[in-house]
Amino acid sequence: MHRLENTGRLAAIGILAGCALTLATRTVAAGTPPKLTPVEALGKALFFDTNLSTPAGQSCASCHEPAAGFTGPSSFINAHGAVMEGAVAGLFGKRKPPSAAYATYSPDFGFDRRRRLFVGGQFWDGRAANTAEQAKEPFLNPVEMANRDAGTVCLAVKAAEYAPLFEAVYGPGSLDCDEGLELTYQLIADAIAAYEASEEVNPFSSKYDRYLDGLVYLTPEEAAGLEVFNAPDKANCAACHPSDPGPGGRKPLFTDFTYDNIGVPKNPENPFYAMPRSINPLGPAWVDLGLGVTVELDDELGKQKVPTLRNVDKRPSPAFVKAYMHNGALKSLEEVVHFYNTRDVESWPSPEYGENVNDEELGDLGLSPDEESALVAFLRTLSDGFEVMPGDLDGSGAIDGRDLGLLLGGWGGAGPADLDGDGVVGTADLAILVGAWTG
Ligand code: HEC
Ligand code: HEC
Ligand SMILES: [Ca+2]
Ligand SMILES: [Ca+2]
Repeated sequence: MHRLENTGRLAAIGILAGCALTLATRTVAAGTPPKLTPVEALGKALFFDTNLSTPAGQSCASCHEPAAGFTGPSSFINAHGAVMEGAVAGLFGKRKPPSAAYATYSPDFGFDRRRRLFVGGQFWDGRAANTAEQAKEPFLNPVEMANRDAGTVCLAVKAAEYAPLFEAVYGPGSLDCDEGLELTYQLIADAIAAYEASEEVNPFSSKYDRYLDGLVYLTPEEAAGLEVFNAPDKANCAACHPSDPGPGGRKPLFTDFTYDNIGVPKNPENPFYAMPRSINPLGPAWVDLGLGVTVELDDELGKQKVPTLRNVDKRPSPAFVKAYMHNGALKSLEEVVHFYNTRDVESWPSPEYGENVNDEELGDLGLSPDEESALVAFLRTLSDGFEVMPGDLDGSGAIDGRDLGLLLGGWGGAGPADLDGDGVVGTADLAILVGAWTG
């Protein structure tokens, strides 16, 4: 809302300064949610419907909450076992929910012959080809939404208030839970996948995106973090979590969708260890073998899919704990970064699965404490929903001497300090910044 208030104030300054202001040309429309197409709206209704579990009460969003970056919404669970409870009380799966946002960009699961590695797919172990195939699983998984069969899901959709929307999207008679059940179930999954592919789920609206758009500078610490993140002789994170825009300015996804065993220790609090033998025959001896099970190859055992780093710091409140890695063993970004930096030189617990561990690209990075903090500061720029405040050139939340310094440093050139968007940083931009000064 500060935009509206500022507009009047800035206009006045502009007139005072005798400058022609083309306001709002450089500001990004904030807070206006993108409009969903009918199929996306249907998918959203399905994604948030808590009547599609048995017993009712659990939706996809129960484990993929937007405010938590489309992942687990319970700070308490994240701080401990990190696995969300299923619809049936007391039943748990084996893994931490990854983000359902940006998952749509994962290519269909396959083997890249040139690079000789597996790429793409959904789930930590790549067992679903794509998001539509993925969406069919949770409804029927006994430790998730626990429906007996697809017909049960279909009938619950038929009884939903958005059932007319289903037929509006897919045609009259399409919500057929009898002979047409298989197709209907596919359409349900397709609609969810359409929502997961929507701009609402993948807004690319983080501070880093605005930085790539040339609308904001990073703070010195964030910029240092980005450098460390990219540098092959420093943290080298970008080797697996690419940070550069692709062809045509395509925004980076911070994953190459490949698989690796980075030696994450087991999470001793994972509730799966204590599940009944019908669910976990191995009990406490169970080990997460990841991709190796999907493709039935020893060389791939223990590898998990490289997750996106978008929204890794997105949380509903500052004190909210997030869990990281397939088993949620790590509990903060500081811990994650310290793990990459020191896995092989400090006394970390041994890897959950000790074979095929990557000891070439990580484990002993030699980063200083300042470089570790800078990395964390950079990771915090990846949360969606960043709003550009005109004049706040480094996005620090205040318009102060640092912004003035950035503007003067960019004088005569282009970039984020060109607040009126006339192509050059000059007196008009200075007037805008001074007018919006918050100190
Ligand atoms: C009880 C919690 C729970 C519920 C309910 C749930 N999920 Fe998940 N979701 C998970 C977990 C855990 C994983 C990872 C499982 C694995 O890798 O074996 C996952 C994985 C995913 C992925 C894969 C993301 C990636 O990058 O690989 C997507 C997409 C997803 N879920 C969407 C959905 C949708 C759509 C629904 C509703 C139909 C749903 N989830 C319901 C917990 C849940
Ligand atoms: C060799 C590839 C590789 C490199 C290099 C790498 N990562 Fe990862 N990253 C992965 C894989 C694979 C996972 C998932 C591992 C697992 O769950 O067992 C992961 C997980 C993560 C997660 C957890 C995300 C989540 O949603 O749980 C974060 C955060 C992360 N990496 C940050 C970094 C940072 C920061 C660096 C640089 C210091 C880095 N990564 C370097 C492959 C890599
Ligand atoms: Ca600032
Ligand atoms: Ca200008």
